[in-house]
Amino acid sequence: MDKKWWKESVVYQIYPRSFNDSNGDGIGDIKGIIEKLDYLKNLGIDVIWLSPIYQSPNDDNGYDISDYKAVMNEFGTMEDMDTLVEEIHARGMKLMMDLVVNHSSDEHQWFIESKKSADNPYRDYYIWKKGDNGKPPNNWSSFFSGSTWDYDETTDEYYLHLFSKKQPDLNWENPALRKEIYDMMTWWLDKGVDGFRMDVINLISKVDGLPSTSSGKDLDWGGEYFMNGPLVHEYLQEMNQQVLSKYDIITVGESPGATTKDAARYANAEGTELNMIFTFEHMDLDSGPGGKWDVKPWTLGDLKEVMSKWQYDLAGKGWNSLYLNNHDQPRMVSRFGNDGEYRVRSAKMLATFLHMLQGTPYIYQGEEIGMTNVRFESIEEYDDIEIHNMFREAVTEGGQDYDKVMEAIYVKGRDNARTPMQWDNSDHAGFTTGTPWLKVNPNYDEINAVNALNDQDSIYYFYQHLIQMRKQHDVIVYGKYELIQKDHAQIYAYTRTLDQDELLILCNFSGEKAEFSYEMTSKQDTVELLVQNMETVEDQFLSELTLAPYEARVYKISRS
Ligand code: ISL
Ligand code: CA
Repeated sequence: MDKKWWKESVVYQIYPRSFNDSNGDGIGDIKGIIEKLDYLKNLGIDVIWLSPIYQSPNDDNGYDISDYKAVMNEFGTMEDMDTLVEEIHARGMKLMMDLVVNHSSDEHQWFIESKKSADNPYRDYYIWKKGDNGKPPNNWSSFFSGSTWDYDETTDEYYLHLFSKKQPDLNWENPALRKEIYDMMTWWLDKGVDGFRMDVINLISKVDGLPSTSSGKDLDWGGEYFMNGPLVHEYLQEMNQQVLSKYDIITVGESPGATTKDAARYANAEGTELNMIFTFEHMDLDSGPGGKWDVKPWTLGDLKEVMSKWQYDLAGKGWNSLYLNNHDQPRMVSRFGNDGEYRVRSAKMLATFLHMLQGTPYIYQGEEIGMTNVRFESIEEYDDIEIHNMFREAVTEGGQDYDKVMEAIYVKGRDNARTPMQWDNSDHAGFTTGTPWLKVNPNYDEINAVNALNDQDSIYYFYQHLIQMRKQHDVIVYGKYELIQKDHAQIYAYTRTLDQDELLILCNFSGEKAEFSYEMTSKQDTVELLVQNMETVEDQFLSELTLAPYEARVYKISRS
C-alpha cells in the first residue's frame, strides 16, 4: 500500500464560533485559535480542519458563504488568517480549510446578480426553474425541512436549495461557475493552506430534468436525484486535474448517502479524485424509518457490520476517514459510550476503537476531554437552523408533542456539538469573558481542559498516547483489518496485520463485565500491551480474558 503523510496523520476539527473567544464578544475567533495552538500541538495532532471562516450572514453558521475570499468580520481579518497559517506551520502542523461549494449564501454577489433577470450573466450560476401550476418545480424536501424550492417574484421562477432558502445550490453544469471555484481554491492553496474538507461534495450533480419522486407525495426525500449524481465523478476529476493534483495536500469529501462502491471511486487509490470521504452509514444507525429525528437505539451488531463493510470494501482500493462525531453530530461519548459513571473510561474505549481502525482519524474539538451532550430547557436556548426548522414544522405547525420533540433534540440536535469548548472552571468555561453566542454545557466545572491537563489519567493524555502509538507502529496505519468474534454481544474485537506484526483490539461496548476467549497466540509469541484504559490489567495468556465495563485493550503480538 502506498505510504502517504495524510494516512499517517490525525486531524483535529475546529468549529471556530465555539472554540475560543479572544475579545469578549461571545464568539470564537481566529486570534482565539492562535492562542490554543500549543494545546493542539501538545496533543500531537498533525492537521487542523477549520470549519468555515469566510464572510457569511450566518444563516447556517458559516456554511452559507457570501464571499469566498473574505473572512467573517466576527472571526477577524485576512491578516489574522495569514498569521494563523504561519503559526500552524511554525509548529509543524497543517491547515485544512472547509470548502462549501454545493451552495453559496443568497447574499453572495453571484446570487444577487442571478436574481436580477433571466438573462443576467450570472443567472446560470444557480438552478432556476418555472413552477408547476403554482407549485414548486418538484416535490423534493430540504435537509432543513420544507421544500427545496423558493419562489422569486422578479422572474416568476423558483431556485433550488437543498439546505436553507438562504443557501441556493450552485449550478455545476455551468463551466464558468466551475472555473470560478477552481480559481478560488487555487487562490487559497497559493496562500499556503494544505487542503480542503469539501462540504456535501457528492451533491453537486443533479439528475437531468430534476424529476419529482415517484411517491406522488407533496414533499419527499429526493436523495436519489442529487446524491452521487450522474456527473459528480467527472467534476471531481476535473477539479483534481486543474487544482488538487498540483499540490501535496489533504482532501476529504463529505458524502451523505455514499456507498462503499461510490467511495472506492471518490477515494480511489490512483488519486484521481479525493483522498477520502466522510461516510454517514454509522451515523444513521440510530435513525428509524422517519429519518434523523426518528430516534431508535443503535446496536453493536449493526456497528460491527457497517464499520467492517467500510474497512473491507475499501482495503487496497481507497482510504477511509474515521470519525464518531463532528459539528453536525451528537457527542460520541453520549451517543456510543456512557456519559455518566463511565464517561472517562468509555470515551477512552471509543477513541481506542476508532484510532486502531484503518483510515485517518478525526477528533472533534472537546472530544479529547470527553465533552458530552447538553439539555437546554427551552427551544429558545437553541441556535441551530436545522433544529428550529424541524421544531417549527413538528410542534408549532404540526402539533406534535413538545416533550417528545425536545427529547429527540437532546439526543440528535447539532447544538450538542456546538456548545462552547470547555477550557477551565471559570465563568462560561473560560471560552469568553462576555456572553457566549450559545450557552456552555453546565458540566464545565468538572469537564474542562485545565482539569484534563492536570490529570495524568485524563482522556486528553490518552489521546496523546494513541497518537504517539500511531507514529511508532506502522501496523496501526497500514495493517489489514479483520473482524473477529463477530457475534460477541458486548465486545467489538478486531485484528490488524502487517507482515510479522499483529494488533488485537478488544473494546467492551457494554456497562457489564465481558468474557473473551479466543486462541490468539502460542506460548512462543511475544505479547505487548500497547494501549489500555484501566489502571491495572493483569497480563494474561490471550485466550481467556475478562474485560471490565467499557474496558479497551490493544495487544501487539509478534509471531515467533
Ligand atoms: O447535520 C446533518 C444531520 O442532520 C446533515 O443533514 C447535514 O446537514 C449534512 O450532513 C450536510 O452537512 C454539511 O452541510 C450543511 C451544513 O449545515 C453542515 O454543517 C455541514 O457539515 C450545509 O452546508
Ligand atoms: Ca470574538
